Amino acid sequence: MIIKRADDVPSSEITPERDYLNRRDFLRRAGTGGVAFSVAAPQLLAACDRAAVDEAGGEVAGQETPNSWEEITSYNNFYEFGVDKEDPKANSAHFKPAPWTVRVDGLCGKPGDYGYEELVKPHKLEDRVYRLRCVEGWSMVIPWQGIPLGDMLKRFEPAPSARYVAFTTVLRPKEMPGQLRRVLDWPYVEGLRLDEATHPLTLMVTGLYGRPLPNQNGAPLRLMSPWKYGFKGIKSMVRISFTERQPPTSWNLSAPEEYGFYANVNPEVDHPRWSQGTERRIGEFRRRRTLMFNGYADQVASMYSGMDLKKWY
Ligand SMILES: Nc1nc2c(c(=O)[nH]1)N[C@H]1C(S)=C(S)[C@@H](COP(=O)(O)O)O[C@H]1N2
Ligand SMILES: [Mo]
Repeated sequence: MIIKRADDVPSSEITPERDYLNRRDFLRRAGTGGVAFSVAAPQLLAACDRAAVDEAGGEVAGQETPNSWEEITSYNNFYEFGVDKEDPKANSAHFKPAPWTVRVDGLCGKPGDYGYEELVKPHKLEDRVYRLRCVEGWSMVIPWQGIPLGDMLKRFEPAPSARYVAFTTVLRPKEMPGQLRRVLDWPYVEGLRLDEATHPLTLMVTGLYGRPLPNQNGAPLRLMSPWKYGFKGIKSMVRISFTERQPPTSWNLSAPEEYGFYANVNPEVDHPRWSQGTERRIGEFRRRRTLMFNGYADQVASMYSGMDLKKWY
């Protein structure tokens, strides 16, 4: 196929994540928009697309072959270091992930400034292979290492009134050249409902492939809730706040009609400008079918029972 893959289309300052043109979008346009590639092109492309779509592998979530270290650390989204996939690796060499302090505040019994060692040492690191599914339509299988976030949060004694947890990325324009551009309103912020944050699948990530987290992947601490789109996985975290109200989140602030607070992987809820029904695994060409809750429906669906998932996207 001669179609340029969506994730190979170069982005630039004026094409942040939301302006990403994915292949399906391209195909749909080729099929319906009367774009004159050639008379045969629309049918050919449609057939090609069908053939390229496969199940999510028939693989059990968590038991897929991981992507390589090279793939995981050289194809990244981390706008603080630039908006192109190769920018975070190229521009993060001078970032200092140590020493590191996280401020814990809000509705909890043990607020304070916690050093990295203090946060991590009391816990046993766990290895978990989770697929990261980016809202842009690509995915990777990553052997994360980290701590179940709930185990860490328990130590701060969340108050009964705490219903959400808000997270903030470090603001360091001198070390993060992307923060000199107003692509997003810095610092990057994210949040989870308390039950999501303390769900046993949610990890505070400290490493991958059993090694410390590289800067481009969010050193020294980043979030990972595997049933949500990648953008919920806030990197280089410096603040954890327990709140009563739903906290603001960066992508929702930037484009509220495109990115909701929940951001659960749901193939039935299209992004306003492209389908979310399939994904391309980095390193492959075919598209696989995206699974409900990224394959974790059995474990997480009950947290959303009674919610209209089209409304609460
Ligand atoms: N602070 C911060 N966190 C971030 C982002 C970002 O730009 N800044 N990008 C998000 C997006 S869109 C994705 S898909 C994942 C990518 O994680 P990875 O580069 O480790 O694969 O990080 C998320 N966390
Ligand atoms: Mo993403």
